[in-house]
Formats: sequence, structure tokens, C-alpha cells
Amino acid sequence: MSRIRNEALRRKVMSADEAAALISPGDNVGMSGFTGAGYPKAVPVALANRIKAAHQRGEEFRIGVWTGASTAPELDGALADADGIELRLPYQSDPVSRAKINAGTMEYIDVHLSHVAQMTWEGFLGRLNVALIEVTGITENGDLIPSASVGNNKTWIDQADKVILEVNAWQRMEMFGMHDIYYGTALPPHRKPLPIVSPDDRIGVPVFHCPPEKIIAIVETDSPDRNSAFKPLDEDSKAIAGHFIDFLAAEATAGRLPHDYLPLQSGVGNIANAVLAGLGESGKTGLTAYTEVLQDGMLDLLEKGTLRMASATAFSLSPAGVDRFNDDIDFFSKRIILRPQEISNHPEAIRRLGVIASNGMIEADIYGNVNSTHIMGSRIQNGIGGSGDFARNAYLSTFVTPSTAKGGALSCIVPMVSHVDHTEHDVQVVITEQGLADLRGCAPRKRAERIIRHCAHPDYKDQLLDYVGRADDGAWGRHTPHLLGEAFDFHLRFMQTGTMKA
Ligand code: 0RQ
Repeated sequence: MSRIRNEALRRKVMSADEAAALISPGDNVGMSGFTGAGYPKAVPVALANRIKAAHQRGEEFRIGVWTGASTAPELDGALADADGIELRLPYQSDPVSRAKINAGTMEYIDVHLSHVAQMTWEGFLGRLNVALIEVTGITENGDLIPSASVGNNKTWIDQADKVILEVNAWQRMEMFGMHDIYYGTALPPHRKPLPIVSPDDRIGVPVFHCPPEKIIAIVETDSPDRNSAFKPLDEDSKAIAGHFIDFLAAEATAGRLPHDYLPLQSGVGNIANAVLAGLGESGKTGLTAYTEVLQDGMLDLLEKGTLRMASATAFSLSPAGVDRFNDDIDFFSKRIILRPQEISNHPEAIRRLGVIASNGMIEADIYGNVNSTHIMGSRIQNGIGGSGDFARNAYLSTFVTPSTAKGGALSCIVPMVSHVDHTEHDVQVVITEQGLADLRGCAPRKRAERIIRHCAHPDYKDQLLDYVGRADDGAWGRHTPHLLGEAFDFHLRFMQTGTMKA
């Protein structure tokens, strides 16, 4: 049976090439896709081919690409490779795009993920010409059943002049009912309180509404999401997870956390996955997650009963994780809610629920400022993603990293971060495999002492202590002592070793 149950819309089915021909040079295109889930699989590739052909004829053809977050080689990779992206926002992790951004040939705006929808409504980003959205199906009355990520799709569909849909038969129809699309947002001064008081509150509808006349093309696909496997848990990740879990237990014992904790948020990557695996060993049950992405570790916790439910905006599963989700889809779909990213990452909800946030970072400095995005201050790695939404508003904001990078050649604890994403005011706990620095209630010099003592690698501890000692003697002020002439010597030394060659 066709996934397109609305007869009038069935007449709009066409090939990916025909749909791609409806996108014009200079268009801003709002695409679905978040951490490799639910992105359009066919039209971006067809568009990339069209762009390449135009360039061969000497014609200009570049577009603005707006998404939920990172996508996949068939979207970011293909369009960047064709030199087809003028401007990208709000988050990417694609190697081809990264190289172009760092070469200065592609513009990139790195935006808090909760801000993108409102910025679009406010008109700050310019006109959105086309929405290109993957859906799981279309109902008889023309509503759109969301796919494996929600991201900014509601906003793209509402705000774009025209809508192109990809209906992907690979996505499971049993997901119908899992999503919660909230239509109550408004711009100031008309905003109302967000009615979420528990992570399992449903406040919207399970579909996107779209006026049928806006839909100009529908393309049918049957292609998997990009699901990359997690690395096996290494000793550093396990040690970081151990420190985090001991800390939560101690907080509960001290009466600063309830015994069933508070809703958890966990960032992307292997360490976050290890933290989740560690929680599964903790014997806890009945916890919740109010987070952005659901990775394999969350499925484990749901199966074990450690988590009773999880709210997010997208999946970020390995191929094995997808199989597990699909094998037990009835169980998981009752325990998972996928929301628009403006809601999953909403400051009001995060603050009200008292989320415990844990995110990865590139480096932290001795005073607790965190760099999540830039290598050596100028080269973007991925982007801030949702880390700022959570860190700024969380009940507990923690950042995790191994204490060194590049095989030990670099310290991830430095005198001064080479780029600031999260200021010392938003960072409460820093964790490396060496230990955990609890910075709450500490003035800057106390923070430096704790971070160096608990988090720095032994190979770098003496150099950091030497710096902070001399800064304490020689700085212009003794509140946050720095020797500005040498604050970046750590970074410069790394660059001179050749480790950091592009
Ligand atoms: O480079 O791949 O060339 O070897 O940075 O580092 O160790 O693979 O770490 O995958 O956990 O990512 C901050 C990037 C960490 C991630 C970051 C080099 C290192 C490697 C990646 P190579 P690892 P992870 C919600 C939360 C921002 C978004 C976010 C991230 C590469 O966590 O993107 O938090 N966070 N979102 O070698 C120089 C250092 C380095 C360094 C690492 N100190 N100096 N290079 N690297 N530390 C989810 C979303 O928002 C979608």
C-alpha cells in the first residue's frame, strides 16, 4: 500500500531530478535531518549533479542550506563537493564541508539549535524559499507523518514558500504517534508559557500540517539513514563515565539531587555513549531523559528500565541500534517522544525540569571556560549544537573530555581557551579520565586549582601549575590571573610541533 494516502498529493510524485529542477540558484533551502537521521536522501544528490553541470557551463549555482543539525554524505557531502553551498547553518560535522568552511570558501553560521526556528520566524535569516523534508508517510487528509528526526521541520514547512517531500519507505510506519509537534509557539509579545512540566508531557500533535497547495513535488525513496557505529568503549571513556556516575550518586546522598535524579541530557559521541552505558550499571530505575539525541546507550537504558522514558528531537543510532529499535519498535515507540528542536532544547523547559547536562568539548581552561567548536582558535570542528542550550539552563552543567588529544601531544586543559563557547559562568563541572572538578561555589583561583589538580594529565600538570603560579605573581589583576603575553604558549607549542598541520 502506498505511503501517500492522499490521492491529490499522489499526483505530485516525480523523480528526484525533476524535483531538484524546482530549486533555483540563490534559494535558501530548509532541509530535514539531524545527526544523520531523517534527512532527504535523493533530491540533494540530484541537486548536486545539477549544480555541477551548471558550473561546467560556467553558470553560478549555489544555495543556502539550513537543517536541524548534521546530516550525511548524500546531503552535506554531495552539495559541498559540488561547491553548491553558499551558506550553511546551524550545525554540521561533514569532512568536506568542514574543509571548505576552514578554507574560507563556504560561509557557516554556528547557531544555538533552539534559536534557529525563532530566528527564521523573526526573519533574521532572510527568506526561506524551499523546504525539503523527509517524511515517513502522508495521511488520507494530507498530514505529514514525521521521520526519524523532527529538528526544524515544522518551521521549514510553515515558513517556506514551497515544499518538496521525500517519502521514505525505509522508515517504519510504527513510528506514527511517537512524535509531538507543538503548534503553540509565537513571537514576543504573544508568547505563552511552554506547558511542559514533566519530560513525558505531550503538548502537540503527531503530524506536521501543510497546506497541500504549497507542496510542489513528492519523491519516493527507500534508503537507510546514515548510522555510524560507535567505537568500542575505551578506558578513558569508562573512567570519565565512572567519575560522572559517582558524582551523581554523591549529589543524591548529599540531598542536592533526588534519588531518582533529574532528567538527563547527553551530548553526541563515544564518551556520552559510555556515560549512558555506565548509568545502566548503576542499578537505578525509573529515570528520564530530556535530551536532544537518542543514541544506542539510551536504548539500553530503556530496555533495562534505568530510563522509563526519553524525550529528544532525533535518533543518532548505530546500524545495530537501528536493528534493535526496529525489532522492538512497539516497546520503544511507547517510551520515546520526538519533538521539534526548539522544544527539545527549550531554555524554559530545561530550566524548569532541572536537566542534568553532559556535553563533550575540545578544551577547557583553568578557569572553566569551554571551547566546544574550534581547533587552535580558528578551525571549526563541528559547531556548538545544543550544548549551549543545555549548559546555560541546566540544573547541573557538566563537560567531558579526555585530558589529552592527538595521542597525548596536546593538553585539553589549557591556560586560556583559544575560542569560547561556554563561559566560566555556564560551566559547573569539568570531567576528564583523571578526575572531576566541581566548580560550583568556587571563585576563579579556586577553580584553577581544582581543574589542574583533578583534570589535567600528569604530563601537563607541572606546566599548568607553573603558569598559574607565575600569573598569580605577575598578572595585572589577581581575580582571574593571566599572563596575556604567554596565555596561548601552550597552543603555539602544539602548532610548532607540527601536530596541528591542516
Ligand atoms: O580530531 O578526528 O581529526 O582525530 O577533535 O575529537 O576526541 O573524537 O571527540 O567525538 O567526543 O567530539 C567537542 C568535537 C568532541 C563534540 C566535540 C580533535 C580530536 C579529533 C574530535 P580527529 P574526539 P568527540 C548535543 C551536544 C559540540 C556540539 C555538542 C562536539 C576531533 O562533542 O562537536 O556538544 N561538541 N552538542 O583529535 C586539538 C584539542 C582537541 C582536538 C579534540 N584539545 N586540540 N584537537 N581534538 N580535542 C548534540 C548536538 O548538538 C547535535
